[in-house]
Amino acid sequence: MANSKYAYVRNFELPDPLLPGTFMLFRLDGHSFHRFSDQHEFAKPNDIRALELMDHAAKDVMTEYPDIVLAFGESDEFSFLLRKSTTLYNRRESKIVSTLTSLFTSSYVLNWPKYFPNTPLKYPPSFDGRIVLYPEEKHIRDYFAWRQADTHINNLYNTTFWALIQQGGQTATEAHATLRGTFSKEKHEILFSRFGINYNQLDARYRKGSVLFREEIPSDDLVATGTTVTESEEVLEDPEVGGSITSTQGEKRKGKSKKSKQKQTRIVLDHCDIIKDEFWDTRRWILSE
Ligand code: DGT
Ligand code: MG
Ligand code: MG
Ligand code: MG
Ligand code: MG
Repeated sequence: MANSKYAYVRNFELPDPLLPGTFMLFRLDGHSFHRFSDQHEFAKPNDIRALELMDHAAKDVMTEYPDIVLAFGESDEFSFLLRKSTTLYNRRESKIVSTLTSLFTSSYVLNWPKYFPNTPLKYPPSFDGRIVLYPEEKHIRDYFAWRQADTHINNLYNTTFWALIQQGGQTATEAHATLRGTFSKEKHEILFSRFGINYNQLDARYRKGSVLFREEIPSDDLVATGTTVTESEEVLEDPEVGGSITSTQGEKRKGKSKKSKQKQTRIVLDHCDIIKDEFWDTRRWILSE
């Protein structure tokens, strides 16, 4: 073969398998979004358009990859948990990181005009991606608690910081000085007494971040909404819930006769607490599959 004297270079490509039997936690984060949010005039402290666009891209990634069982987003980042037993791309790290990151990025760009109809993209945004392996359920619980606590701490700070500037007339330097060394309680107090803002009544999206998970659709619902069962991994738009319906099949596809046995799930977006036990206790499958 004419090519054979060159083919040895293939041997330099080393395998990069991820340890089996561990949870894969994939996180991506906007590259230099401090600049990107400035250039595209994101509202401060939270731009609902930007956050909804992140949720949209994350949902597209989850729809494409049924092995993602949970996702959590805040600011310019999203975390995705893959089920422990996933064999996605034979657990090759760079294959998984690069395809998921690029799918998220292309969805972000594709859907940008829907969320920012009057703000053309000035330059192509990019995201970094990484996978961290966690051996135990406790680590996964603590990981998501860490991200949601981070959401709360940042949002409380940013909300108070921008209230001091936008409503209190302080400069950024003054606002930082006002907040230096303050505890949560004092920030709540500043918001309430000076600006009449009850922090706990702000949109849960800002306080808790975005949680995306799969939920089984009761068969009654399927009949009621006239949903038709299609072949596995097809995604349907459900006009009732505005969500997408994914039909997954645990086993290998064995032909159309199996269709009726398929579990129908949809992806749900919520802004609920994922630190306390309740979320996990009522959704055992997230960690057990
Ligand atoms: P990196 O991740 O190291 O490449 O650098 P950055 O600049 O992306 O920093 P990061 O990820 O720590 O912080 C996210 C930045 O994105 C932060 O400067 C604030 C900005 N950002 C995210 N969401 C919003 C938003 O809703 N409104 C505004 N105004 N800015 C936002
Ligand atoms: Mg970033
Ligand atoms: Mg950073
Ligand atoms: Mg970030
Ligand atoms: Mg190829």
